[in-house]
Amino acid sequence: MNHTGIIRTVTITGITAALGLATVVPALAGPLSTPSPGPVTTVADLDGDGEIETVTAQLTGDNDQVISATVHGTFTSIHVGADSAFPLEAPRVTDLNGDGRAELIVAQSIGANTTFFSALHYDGRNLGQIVDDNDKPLSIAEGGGVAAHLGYQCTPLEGGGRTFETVAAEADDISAPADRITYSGSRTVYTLRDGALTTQNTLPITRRPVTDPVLGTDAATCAQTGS
Ligand SMILES: [Ca+2]
Ligand SMILES: [Ca+2]
Repeated sequence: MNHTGIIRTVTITGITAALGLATVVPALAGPLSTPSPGPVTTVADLDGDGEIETVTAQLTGDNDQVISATVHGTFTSIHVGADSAFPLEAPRVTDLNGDGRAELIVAQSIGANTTFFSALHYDGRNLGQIVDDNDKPLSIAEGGGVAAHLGYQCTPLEGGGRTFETVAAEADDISAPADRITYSGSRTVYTLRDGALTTQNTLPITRRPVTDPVLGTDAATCAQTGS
């Protein structure tokens, strides 16, 4: 359930492995601040059968990573963008439509205030990128600092399942006192099926305080349960 804990554990294991390697091969030892190039892993139930799979992310070059998993003995992998200026993070394990099968949210670009993610699904045989209404790979923005409010959330549907929602809003007046800054933009409500999103609704956001539920972006609401 606590994926953050798993990721931390894996990261520490990776660093320990790197240190072990450094003692054997001193020539490869770099400063401790050098990001570990080793793989990071998490667990997810990709096919929704109740058994978890190990998901591995590995930097393979400048701004490129490969995400891989083995489901019922069959290996699948996909290359997606990465930000090789930062230590690689394991994918976030989510269930964006609440069907019990995991979707993976993968950081591909990390800025000062905003991180951009791609999203992957498992179609029963392969990992593939989740696409939007226009058949373009989905890019999710999170963060924005004070100037913008960017993120995503999932909302349970009556009768089962979830909607996936993204929020993109800008501060109306960034010079206003911090507790009085309002945001305008939109909240887009999607359903996800077979790796493709369909826009169900686009809610305008007009001069709302960040505490307004229409600006709600609690990524934890998209977590896969039971994995
Ligand atoms: Ca499984
Ligand atoms: Ca799912």
